[in-house]
Amino acid sequence: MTSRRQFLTHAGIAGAAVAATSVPKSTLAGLPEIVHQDSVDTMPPLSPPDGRPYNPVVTPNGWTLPWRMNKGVKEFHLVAEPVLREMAEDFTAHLWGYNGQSPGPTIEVVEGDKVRIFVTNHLPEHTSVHWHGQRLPNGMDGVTGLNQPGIPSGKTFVYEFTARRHGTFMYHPHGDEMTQMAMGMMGSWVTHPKNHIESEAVDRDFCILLAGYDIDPGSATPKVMTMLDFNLWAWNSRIFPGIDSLNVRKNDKVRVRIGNLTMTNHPIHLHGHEFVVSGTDGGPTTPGSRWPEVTTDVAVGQMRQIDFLADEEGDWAFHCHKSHHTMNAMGHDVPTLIGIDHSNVAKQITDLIPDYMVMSERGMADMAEMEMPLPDNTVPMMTGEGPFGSVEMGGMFSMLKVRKDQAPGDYSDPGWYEHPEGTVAFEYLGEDVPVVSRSAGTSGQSMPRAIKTDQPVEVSIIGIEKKTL
Ligand SMILES: [Cu+2]
Repeated sequence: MTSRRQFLTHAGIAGAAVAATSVPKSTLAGLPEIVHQDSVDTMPPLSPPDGRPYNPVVTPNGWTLPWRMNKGVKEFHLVAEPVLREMAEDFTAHLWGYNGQSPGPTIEVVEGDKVRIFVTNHLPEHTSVHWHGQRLPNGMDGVTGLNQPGIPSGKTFVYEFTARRHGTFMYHPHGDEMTQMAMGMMGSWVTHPKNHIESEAVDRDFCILLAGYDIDPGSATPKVMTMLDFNLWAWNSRIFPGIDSLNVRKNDKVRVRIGNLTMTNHPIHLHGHEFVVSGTDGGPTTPGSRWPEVTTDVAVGQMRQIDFLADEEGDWAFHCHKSHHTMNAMGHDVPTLIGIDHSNVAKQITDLIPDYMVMSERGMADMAEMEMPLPDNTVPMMTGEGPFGSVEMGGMFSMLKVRKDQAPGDYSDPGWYEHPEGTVAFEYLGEDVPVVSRSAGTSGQSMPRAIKTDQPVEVSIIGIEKKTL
């Protein structure tokens, strides 16, 4: 997690925008400077050095791409390339991304801005960039073969369009996209409204891109042929406990923009507050179409923008509600052993294999605490040390930290919430709780079961003598 000190150290990125906009006129004809990011820390919002003002977003464990203004056009330079992405402490993946990271940097513009994006391809194969959700000329839509030839390895292509609609967008390749998105090529795009809309203004605005990876424990490169059974569920290509918390001031109006480039839907759930979906992939929702909720499903290829008033102090869980998505890599084909005493079997096995561990006879919570030998370069399936012990989570899990003394504009981690006296669940220490006998399960059923035949069944297996069962 980003400490206050680290946060200040990395605040220098905002300076890069200024530097990029003050390059000598003689170089303006050439390519915009390539800005790289090596850190996985959450970078402070990039205040616009020129152009129309807006309230910039914060990308947890990510950053915003600086631009240069060239005769009224905002020019960006994206470099598609292999990257090393630390997805959590002790686990670095070999991904493909943009400008040093996966996801690529967030791009922020204002409705009506003329935008020029240079895309240099340093991947071993051709690529393209599709500006997901944008209104633009057909030849700028980035579908390889349909709208443009692929950008060959080593070449730079230029995309030009006007950001016509405000809202939340994404960018990703469209051409061998199964491989390139499985490898982490994606980024967020925010177009701010041209005219300030007071009722829609927020104090803090966060951007999260959902990604799924299939990386075997102990290895580093995603398996790109996986269709559905991904084993790592990431926010901005980080997995819990590697995902920074969203740190806000009490009574801040907060917005979170979520884009889904995984292969399944994610019901995103916030504790302690109700939110409204204030925008979708098609733009802002009308006020009359909004209703309060605590979970919103973000389907594949969709964006959702949620707004809420952070008026409850504390450390509130914020996560995908699919319970397998708040876990890190694990074996799924394990039988459920809850209620089964297999201590005898375990003894016999440990005589042979001393490292063998009995798993899950009381549930899986033990998994978070056991000192199981893990291969290098992986993270435990359920982990994360909270103020009361293990949180037993992984994957798409983080926290909303609401504090009354969080300074405006301060995004650093305030540490654990100090609960006021008498406001934490506590153990009952009164008289003994009576033991209730288990249900005998003697209820009826809606239909009689099908009657099984008692006739012998003849089975013949090729190569084996006929047998009667
Ligand atoms: Cu999920």
